Amino acid sequence: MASSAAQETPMAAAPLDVAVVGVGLGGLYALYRLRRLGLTARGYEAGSGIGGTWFWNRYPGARCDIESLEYSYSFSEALQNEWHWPERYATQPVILDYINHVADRFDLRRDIQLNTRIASAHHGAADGLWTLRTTEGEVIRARYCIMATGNLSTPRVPDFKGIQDFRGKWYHTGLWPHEGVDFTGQRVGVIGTGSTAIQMIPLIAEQASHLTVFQRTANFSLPARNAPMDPERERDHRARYAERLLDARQTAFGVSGIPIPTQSALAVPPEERRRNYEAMWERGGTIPLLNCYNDFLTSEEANETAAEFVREKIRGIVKDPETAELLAPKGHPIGSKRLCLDSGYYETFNRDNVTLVDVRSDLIAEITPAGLRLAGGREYALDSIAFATGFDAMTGALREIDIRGPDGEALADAWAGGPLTYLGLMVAGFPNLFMITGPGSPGVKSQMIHSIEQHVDWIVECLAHLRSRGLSRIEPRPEAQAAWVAHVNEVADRTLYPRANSWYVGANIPGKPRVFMPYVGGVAAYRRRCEEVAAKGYEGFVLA
Ligand code: N01
Repeated sequence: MASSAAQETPMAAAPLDVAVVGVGLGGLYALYRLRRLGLTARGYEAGSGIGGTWFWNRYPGARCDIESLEYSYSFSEALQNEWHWPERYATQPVILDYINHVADRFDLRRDIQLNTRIASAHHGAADGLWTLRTTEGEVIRARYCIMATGNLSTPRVPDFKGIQDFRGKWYHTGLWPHEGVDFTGQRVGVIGTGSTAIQMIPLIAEQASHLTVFQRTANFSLPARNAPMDPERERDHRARYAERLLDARQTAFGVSGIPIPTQSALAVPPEERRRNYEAMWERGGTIPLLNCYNDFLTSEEANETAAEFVREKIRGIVKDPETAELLAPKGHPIGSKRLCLDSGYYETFNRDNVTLVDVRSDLIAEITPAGLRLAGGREYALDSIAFATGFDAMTGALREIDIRGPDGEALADAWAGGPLTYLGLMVAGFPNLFMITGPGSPGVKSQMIHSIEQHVDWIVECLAHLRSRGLSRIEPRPEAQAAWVAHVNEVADRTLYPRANSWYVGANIPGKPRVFMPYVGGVAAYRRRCEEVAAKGYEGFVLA
């Protein structure tokens, strides 16, 4: 009897030291570091594979807009030296291969559980543990929880009337079918003209019989000038790897090889400025142009010099003047929304099978069984629709999980007026819960892997500190959090960023509080602050 009772109520597994939620680039690196610290850790991943963003976003043309030599883990020089990036900008499949290679090379898979979506995480006041429940009912207990849930991981399809009755097929770019989509011979509609759409549109245009692009806001895009990896460049990067890493740490965006600008765009004669912009346009990439002068993101006048340069380029490329004018962005400063990077985007609008439709002056009223209808009555017959309509950014993935602190308070309620964090790493009232590249951190305004590594290193060193002192609890003081939130806002308010209706302020989600979420003081200042806090015995945190 005793033995059968024991079988019916199996012993609960010993709590983990750390539960890691999400195994993209952030979660994977956290697992690597935690194991080396000797902590028990397990990663829970909703997908059937690891990779996060690079697992889900399989739309045509998906590739990184940061150069591949920079967009790599830096924690292992051996890894860096043995991995060859075939192109200047890596495609999604290559980045996904890289992430899988890292998991195998460092034997991380045994700590990863796939197909596991965390539905809730509750902190127990009595035992001081986090209890996580999966959508399948599995219960996981852990002393610490690291939310590596990503910033652009909650895809959003606008609530268009009629979508369920559409007779064709529709897709969101962030949930693209693994087997790909063949648009050959189809009338395709793309809704949205952000970074994703701008990468995808040239490729869909090559397949579709007709492509209609529905644009609400024109975005600034610069040419990528993608090319096969230059062996000389790769050799040089490897030879000066440590130096480059240090260089990246001194910058705003965590990308090396870009001199920190010291001059105002307005301090140089217009011809010289133009020569500079031309050189950056020819060089390709977004960061060189944004770093030409030091006041693009603080002075409207300086910003306008670059904005108008790009508008002129668009007018020069796009043959139909009306289409060119629609594509020339107005109403937000260049760089205040994520600057896009393209390969032949503007040129695509010179094709006979591509039409641009302005859905700002005439909004999308509904999806019909046969296509799409605008409020003014115009109708478009479509076989397929690709929604490149973005994500519930930065807070979406965290708010989707029912996260509750020891007194039962829900994170969603604590953040009802917008996210509140200390250093973008923790939230007052939610002990032992860390975030990677969360709101209030420079994550999304930097080379993501740079910030991921910095955040994870800080968290792991913090856990080592707690362990060495026999402590097991850390939580921000509300006043430290309030001061950090004020600082994040104050820094943003000195810039032009808040002027744009971007996902940085949640403008793409109806009803989302308009709060500027990322820290735009740069990765160097942020790293200094994090190091200072740690050096002062985790100033602003309560340790117990
Ligand atoms: O999403 P977005 P994304 N009716 O939110 C439009 C990263 N990324 O997936 O601007 C009509 O930028 C919306 O219009 P508007 C990068 O950080 C990186 O393109 O709201 N249109 C907009 O045009 C990027 O910033 C890479 O007026 C509607 C578009 O949909 C982030 O992901 C590659 C609409 C959404 O644009 C998100 O980019 C790709 C409606 N009801 C992406 N609702 C890299 O290379 C929305 N839109 C690393």
